[in-house]
Amino acid sequence: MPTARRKPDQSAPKPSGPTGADLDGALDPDALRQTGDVLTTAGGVRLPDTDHSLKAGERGPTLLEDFHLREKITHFDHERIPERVVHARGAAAHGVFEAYGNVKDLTRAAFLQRGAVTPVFTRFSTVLGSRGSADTVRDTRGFATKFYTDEGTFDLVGNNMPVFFIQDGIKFPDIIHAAKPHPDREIPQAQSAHDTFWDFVSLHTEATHHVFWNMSDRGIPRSYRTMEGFGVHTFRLVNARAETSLVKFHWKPVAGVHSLVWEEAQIAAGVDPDFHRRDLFDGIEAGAPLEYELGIQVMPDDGTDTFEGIDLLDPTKLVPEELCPVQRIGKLTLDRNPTNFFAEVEQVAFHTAHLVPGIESTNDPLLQARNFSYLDTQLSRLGGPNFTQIPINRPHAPVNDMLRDGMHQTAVHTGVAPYRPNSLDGGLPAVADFAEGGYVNVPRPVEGSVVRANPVSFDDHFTQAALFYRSLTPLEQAHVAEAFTFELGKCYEQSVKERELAVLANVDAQLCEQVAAGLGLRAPQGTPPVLDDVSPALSQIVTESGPVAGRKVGVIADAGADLGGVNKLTKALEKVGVTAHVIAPVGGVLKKGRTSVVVERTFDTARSIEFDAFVIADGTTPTNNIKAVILLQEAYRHLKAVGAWGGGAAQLGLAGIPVDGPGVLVADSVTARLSADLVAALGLHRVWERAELVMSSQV
Ligand code: HDD
Repeated sequence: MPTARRKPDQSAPKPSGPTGADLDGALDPDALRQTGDVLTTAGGVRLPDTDHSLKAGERGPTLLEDFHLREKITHFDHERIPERVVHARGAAAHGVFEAYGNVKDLTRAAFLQRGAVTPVFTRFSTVLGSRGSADTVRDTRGFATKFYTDEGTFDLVGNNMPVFFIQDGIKFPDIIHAAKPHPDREIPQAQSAHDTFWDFVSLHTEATHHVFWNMSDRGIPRSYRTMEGFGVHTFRLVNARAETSLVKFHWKPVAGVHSLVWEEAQIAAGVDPDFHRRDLFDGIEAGAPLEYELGIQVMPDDGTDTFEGIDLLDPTKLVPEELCPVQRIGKLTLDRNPTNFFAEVEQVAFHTAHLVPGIESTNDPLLQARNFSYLDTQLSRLGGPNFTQIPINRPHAPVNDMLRDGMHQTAVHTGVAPYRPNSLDGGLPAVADFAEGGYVNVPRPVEGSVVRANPVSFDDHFTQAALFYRSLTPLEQAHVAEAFTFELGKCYEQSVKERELAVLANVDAQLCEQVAAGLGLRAPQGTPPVLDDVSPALSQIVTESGPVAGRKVGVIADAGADLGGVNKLTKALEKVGVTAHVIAPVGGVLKKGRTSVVVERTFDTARSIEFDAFVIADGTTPTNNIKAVILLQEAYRHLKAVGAWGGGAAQLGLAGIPVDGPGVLVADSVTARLSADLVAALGLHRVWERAELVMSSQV
């Protein structure tokens, strides 16, 4: 059992912090929210006017004496803080994490024990784009969760992909410099489809596996709600007997894993750059929280740091779920939107080394570098070392550190002896040993020569890329081929394209040939790995209908529509958490007799990408409007369910959609059957059996 110094005094440590400030009201929540009725200066002085500067006469010069003008403009001049160097674009929500209580034997972390309910804040992000960039670009997504546990803050700073581009954190600036816009003209924004990215990854083949994930449908998620999350690295769990095991963390979305199709993602980037942020916010407001189960793959900590031949310290490798199943250990529910984006989403600071007793790092060289980088980056991003005092970053556990002063210090510390040992503050604060909940690292022997080198096992860059690719369904594989062809097609340098084709040849010959054909180049010969098995868990195409909460259906109606049917369908969908939005030629309210429906979108403001399915109401004639026709055709091409009742069916036909085609739902009126079929189709996400038809037609 590890030990730590005994505390000299058995009395509980006093929570430190701004006790003095409590007294003067600075921490009064109303004061923090600034909810008063009367406008004041930052100093609290009431203001008579904020529209006119103080001048010497109505037409005269402005006076330096105008402290309000100077304060207002100065503050504005400094409103922006540096955006995150990566993951600048993001959105977040509050929620809770409830432990299933089934890991007592594996970890002593209190928030994972039975009955524990922990407040959390999760921020999702893209990696490459600036703060104002589009959500739906092809990229990895960040999935970072802050657990405000009773034992201190635990941050799980993961991505929606289980592997990373590099094996050692020292290369992080290289991959990011290569992937960010070109330094001369600062384009392209939020894209990997450019020469420097492909130059780097084709030269640096350990990136191959992650590149394959990015080129797959995982690079363009449908929503944050439908993304998996991964802690990527192997972590070490420690139980109350100081026994350890190695784990990989997974987030499994209750709503299933679903993606956009590439054309949708591209349209959304222009039509609604906030697509994912909006979906997150709207879903929560509509009462459909985001839900994920936390899972772990548990592997023995036998000193080898390997499992079934897979090096667990290599972050470019995953452990197939078929080899080591994911055990579900708790549930994350995100159900509350932030009230102030800057205060919460922008200022939240994650750190991989925010660990709690029962969870430790491993020697993964990527994680080791991250454990330095995340603390360091906040110093310039949030302006100093006191960023954990910002409300969103405040631990919910009592804080009693001996860190003092510094920029933006808001604590009003008491006592005279912020050092140990001391006698002047009664010897406090004390330290806690293992049994008292102290973060005591499990002793581990470390030895080796000082080298800049990787183990040989890190040299296999292609086997798992091939495993991933060959585990996908043919349709998903076709998407990967299209993505590589698109991205390399955007490169100007012939040598870069040829070098990446050489990489592909070492993963899968057929894929390489397809991409080469698209680029008009010759496919090189390679030595692709021979695999015994694939991992079906890596494919995301579902064959059974899943949950539909948070999905959106566009109901197309106009002045002639069967409004009773519209209302009936809307109600049926609401029951399962799906929102129906009426789309009509113009805004306002549609009325027929005593029935009315509110128009939420018009043919001018709606675009197919906003919706998961469309239904045309009986009596409606959308084919009179080219935008409505485009809406329907796009939806059909993007494999979405389309339907109609009554005369709406003929309109589908006029829009070029085969009424008897797969995923085309028609009925005489709004019946329980029509709603149920629609919900079932939504639960499958796409009408997969239409794919071949659509690919071979011009619809
Ligand atoms: Fe990182 C942000 C995820 C490797 C350095 N990273 C950041 C965020 C996520 C990740 C989700 C955004 C957190 C937020 O929402 O505020 N990063 C990862 C994953 C990695 C990874 C899953 C590999 C497994 N990162 C990585 C390395 C380094 C960094 C190797 C540096 C050595 N990451 C940073 C950073 C950021 C960051 C520069 C930018 C803003 C921030 O930390 O707070 O420190």
